[in-house]
Amino acid sequence: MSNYHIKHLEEYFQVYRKSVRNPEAFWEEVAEEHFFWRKRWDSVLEWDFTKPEIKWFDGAQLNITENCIDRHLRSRGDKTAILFEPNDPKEEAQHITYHDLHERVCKFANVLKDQGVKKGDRVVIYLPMIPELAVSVLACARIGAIHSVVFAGFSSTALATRINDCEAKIVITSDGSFRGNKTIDLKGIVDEALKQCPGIGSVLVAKRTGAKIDMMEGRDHWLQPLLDKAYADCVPEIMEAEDPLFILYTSGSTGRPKGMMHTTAGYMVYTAYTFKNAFQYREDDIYWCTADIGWITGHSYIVYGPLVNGATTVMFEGVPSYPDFGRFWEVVEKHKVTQFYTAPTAIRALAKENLDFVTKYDLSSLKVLGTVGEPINEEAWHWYNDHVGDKKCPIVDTWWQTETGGILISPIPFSTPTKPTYATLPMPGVQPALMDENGKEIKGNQVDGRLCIKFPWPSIARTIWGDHQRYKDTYFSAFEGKYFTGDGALRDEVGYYRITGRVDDVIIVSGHNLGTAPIEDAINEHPAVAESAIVGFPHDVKGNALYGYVILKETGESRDRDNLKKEINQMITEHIGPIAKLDKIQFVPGLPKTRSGKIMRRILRKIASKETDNLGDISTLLNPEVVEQIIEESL
Ligand code: 6R9
Repeated sequence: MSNYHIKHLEEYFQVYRKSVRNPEAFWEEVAEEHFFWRKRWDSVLEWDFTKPEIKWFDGAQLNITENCIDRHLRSRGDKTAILFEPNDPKEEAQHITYHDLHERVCKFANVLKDQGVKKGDRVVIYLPMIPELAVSVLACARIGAIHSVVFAGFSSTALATRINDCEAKIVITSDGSFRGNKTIDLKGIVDEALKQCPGIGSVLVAKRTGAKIDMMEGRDHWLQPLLDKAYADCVPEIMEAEDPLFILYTSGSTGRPKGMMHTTAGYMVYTAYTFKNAFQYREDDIYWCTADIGWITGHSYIVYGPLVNGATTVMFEGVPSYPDFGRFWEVVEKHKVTQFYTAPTAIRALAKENLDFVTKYDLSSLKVLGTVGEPINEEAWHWYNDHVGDKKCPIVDTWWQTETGGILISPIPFSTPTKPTYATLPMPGVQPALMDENGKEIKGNQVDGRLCIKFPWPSIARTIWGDHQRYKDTYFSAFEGKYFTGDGALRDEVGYYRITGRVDDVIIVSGHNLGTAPIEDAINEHPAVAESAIVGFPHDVKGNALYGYVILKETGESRDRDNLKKEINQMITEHIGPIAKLDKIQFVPGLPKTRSGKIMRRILRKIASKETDNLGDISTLLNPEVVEQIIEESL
């Protein structure tokens, strides 16, 4: 029996039991059967969650791009690897075969080398969803450079923080990007960011919109002429199993973003394995994940997982509402998509529109539907199931994180019976635990607690770039010897997991993780603001929206409130990006605080959600009188 493709529930349980009884033997068998190694590992796993230190397949040598590309050339050279669907439906889709991809990645890799990029150097990629994004990621991996993709919706300040944090040498960007009927001046944002980034020696610019942009002599280079001159083959750099593959930033509950560092071998094995199983991918399927490669979902399940499996992966440049709300379904019909993977926020937005946008397209090619990014509510789940899947396609509600590298809890389609709002069962090799507030594991079923993982899986992030102590404090200190996810979960009577949401100060808005601290820091920079607190409140499309409580300085009291609100959102847009804008801003005389000076966000959350009947005991607050006033003036 091969461990690689699970076909029914009994088999899942068999494989699962085997995987936890002897995880090393399990992953060794997977690694042996399905990948191309330059040298075999000396040991499968070494780990110590107290340090924490985790090594998978130590001693092995490989290059992930040989697994993603070269090894498919003989059997699948003319098969489409990347199917690029442009923003404008009138522009023709591009079918990039494995042969084409090989050539494009090799040329790009040679351009990077010419720019002086070497193994271990950091390359920041700030590109829209165009083929160059996937190609540049793979080109970095080809030469052993560490890519750090920054989502092209982030502001210049956010970009600069990330460039400086990982001490990148070079930035890859484009002249602009198309999103719906908007064009965005990405190069302008990069120019602004680079004023604060002395370490950047060169910028490679892909042409997309044709907009007129400034090119700084000696620093900025158009990409295409360099590619045209580059040699079409590039010998892959031989990487150690634990050499870094990429850094990807995620929001934390405090201060600076965390550069999650992923390494090569374990990440490859795990994303390939979970891609195959969670989507029941078969040769000739057309798989489409609508995420952006700027997020972990795009890294693992648009680029690496699908390509290691030799799949055809769709890359979509546009948005679900352009030219109208039928765009996703038009693309599904056009390319005969078989697996479709998106976020609950997109489903909720589309479910609000006329059903004709869905019914007018032939969606019969679909076999499996997926969701990721936040809990999916029951209504959205049923709409997806009824109208997109025609009740025939299992929905895989996949729970995982930037830190986990790959899917940890998810149904296996056609094996695990689905249950709305439940991510159901752990992937093979994944050992979840629910913990109570005193740090004790809660055994049995029909219980809820804080979600931890007891044992390493191959794609767990190895550190926070440049700050191992923070990695330890954030993930391995709350519960001794366990990885703490930051999420709460419940386990039902049959052992299915349902993720109930974050238990820390991270708020998920439209599937994007936003830490409260960086937003508050941005607001507090406004000269009229003394202090602020951000909480989430339920929103029918975005899942959560942001509610800001702001204390003004005396100098701000006389200012026009509507203008102030605009300026505050402008500050946020500049520091983080438009995704972090506040839906509601309330000016308050004070914030409820504990005697030790901590803001009682629990109370602010209830007020924002209009659940003020049961605020709990507020008498221990430093300033209970402020609560009444905030409630009276709440929006
Ligand atoms: C892959 C990704 C991670 C956080 C995670 C959790 C939430 C993701 C979910 C889900 C409920 C799901 N989350 N998938 N919550 N059900 N299926 O989204 O990574 O951006 O790091 O977010 O997203 O709260 O902790 P990332």
